[in-house]
Amino acid sequence: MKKIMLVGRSECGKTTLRQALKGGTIKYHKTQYINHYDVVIDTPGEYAETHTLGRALALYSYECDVIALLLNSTEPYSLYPPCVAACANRPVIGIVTQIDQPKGNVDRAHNWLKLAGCNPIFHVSSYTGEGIWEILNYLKEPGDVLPWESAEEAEKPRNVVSDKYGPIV
Ligand SMILES: Nc1nc2c(ncn2[C@@H]2O[C@H](COP(=O)(O)OP(=O)(O)OP(=O)(O)O)[C@@H](O)[C@H]2O)c(=O)[nH]1
Ligand SMILES: [Mg+2]
Repeated sequence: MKKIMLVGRSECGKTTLRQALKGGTIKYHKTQYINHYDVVIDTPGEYAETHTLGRALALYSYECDVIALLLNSTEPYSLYPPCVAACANRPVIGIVTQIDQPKGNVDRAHNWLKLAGCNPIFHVSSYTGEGIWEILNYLKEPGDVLPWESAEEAEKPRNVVSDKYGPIV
């Protein structure tokens, strides 16, 4: 698999996406520092939001094969300046997250990512599983075996046991 680094503001859904890419259970965990999980580098949102901490993202980008800029569909603004993807020395893809949110605007988030220079751009919900198969296939390299054999299996709703507000009963 290509090693992917997830970047985006706090609560855009990086850690949840990391869990959804593997299946199983979704459990809220606030990212405190940069983590390597097999082929996923999960970063804290504060690194993308804070000028000085952003340097850590630049450094860690050397350890991945592809950088993903995430925007959740309900974001009222974009963190990413136009053409920011040109600053990276890795391919930069876009991921619109939380597309299941009723008040989301997927097209608006998509256009912001396009403006930032992301290509391709995926639309995903880590809760319903929609879009997971497409991302996995983008990351797949010859010889890799995915955790699922078909889109139907990969895109089943996840078991969400907690979110930022606590356990879901
Ligand atoms: N409805 C819905 N909620 C989601 C989805 N993905 C994440 N969330 C919720 O959004 C909140 C933040 O998700 P995280 O994955 O922790 O966000 P993050 O980007 O890792 O945040 P930091 O670790 O603070 O940088 C949690 O309450 C999640 O349950 C999704 O696809 N759909
Ligand atoms: Mg996180």
